[in-house]
Amino acid sequence: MLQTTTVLARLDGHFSRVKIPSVTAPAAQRNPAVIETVSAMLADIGERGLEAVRRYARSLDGWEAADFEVSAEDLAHSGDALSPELRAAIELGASRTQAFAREQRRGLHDFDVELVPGIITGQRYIPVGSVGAYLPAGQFPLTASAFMTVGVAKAAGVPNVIACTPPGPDGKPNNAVLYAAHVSGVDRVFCIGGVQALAAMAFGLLTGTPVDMLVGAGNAFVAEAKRQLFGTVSIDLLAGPSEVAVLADDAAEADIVAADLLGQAEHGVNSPAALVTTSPALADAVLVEVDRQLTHLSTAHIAGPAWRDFGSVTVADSADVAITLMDDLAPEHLELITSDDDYYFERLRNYGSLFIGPWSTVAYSDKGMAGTNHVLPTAGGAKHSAGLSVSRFLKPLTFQRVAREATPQLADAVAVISASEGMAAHQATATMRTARFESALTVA
Ligand code: HSO
Ligand code: ZN
Repeated sequence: MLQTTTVLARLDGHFSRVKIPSVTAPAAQRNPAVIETVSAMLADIGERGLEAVRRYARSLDGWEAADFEVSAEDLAHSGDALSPELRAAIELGASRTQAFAREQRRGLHDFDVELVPGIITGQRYIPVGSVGAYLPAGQFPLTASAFMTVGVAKAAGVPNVIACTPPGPDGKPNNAVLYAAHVSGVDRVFCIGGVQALAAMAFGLLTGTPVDMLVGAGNAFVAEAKRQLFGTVSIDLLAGPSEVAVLADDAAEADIVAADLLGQAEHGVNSPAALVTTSPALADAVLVEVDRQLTHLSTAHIAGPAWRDFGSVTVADSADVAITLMDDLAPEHLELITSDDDYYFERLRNYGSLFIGPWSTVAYSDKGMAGTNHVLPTAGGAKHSAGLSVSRFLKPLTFQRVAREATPQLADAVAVISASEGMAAHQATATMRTARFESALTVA
């Protein structure tokens, strides 16, 4: 028997629900202590403004400088400290992510339609006016997050995009993160972390104008701050720990599957990684491979506990059972490594982003090289939501233009409904127009 700490569940006969630990909601995000801390901080910052932001920046981030803003000059030169290879990789990721976002934009159509003669209705995609992006730099500085938030907002045509990123251990913002924001077209960057950063952007404390929308991932406090600020501003989504799931059969190579599972387990000790396979042999081999790779992974102190506590391997009796399990899991990232990937592609309904075939690995999207967005729903959120995309920054605003001669097509029915509701003023708006229409008067 294999020495393993993961779950190996075999589904015999027809489908029966298997509890996979990774679908449980991220514990920290629902933590009452987090909720309370964040609401106290938001109230404090709401009341005392920048003074409170400075106080939190000092106590939580050790921030000492007089000004939070990264000067335009420092931003422009943020790439100087980077190796030419890293600079080039950042430029490539930024441009590829924006190219994909522009393609998404092309897929969104404004339209005018004359549903009934004289009644023209339509839709125009208008970008939100301003966006505040949070660029995390905690345990790992996720360089590509700027492509996904700042870059995609810019591709949507958002005129004003600001970003906040926390100071690192040296008290300075991460240069790769700054350069990624710069090449993605950010307007202004501030070195502030966590709840105080989101509050400062939402309340307009940094630029004098509150942002319309907050985007970007962060820890449990950042996610909770976004949840509480939702309504005051719009948000992208509430992300929990990053997840990966692999759906594989005998065609998959165990070392590749194991590497890809650990490739996201590394995000944090509560990052779920799930394998669902129709192959018992692959399941066994992957369990061995994960343990083997963990012995020489420099981030095994994170990925190991994540795999132990949130890893799972499930053997499904058939492709369709595997699909049902995956749709129930609704993972943030889903890799397909099977002998008939298209069979699954055509049937799967719930995933943040899908990686088809053994050559498509999650990190390609994570780091911006696939062009797709890595801000994706976690904890089963893919059942009801998609990840961040250019459309989230665009409001499909509707309009109507009614011609005089169309008045009978609307006014009588509106008057009847309004009268039945007792809404006399509504009724009057229609009957006054009917009266003018009938007496050949003009409205203007
Ligand atoms: N997997 C993360 C994104 C990321 N990972 C960036 C590494 N770098 C959330 O989708
Ligand atoms: Zn990742």
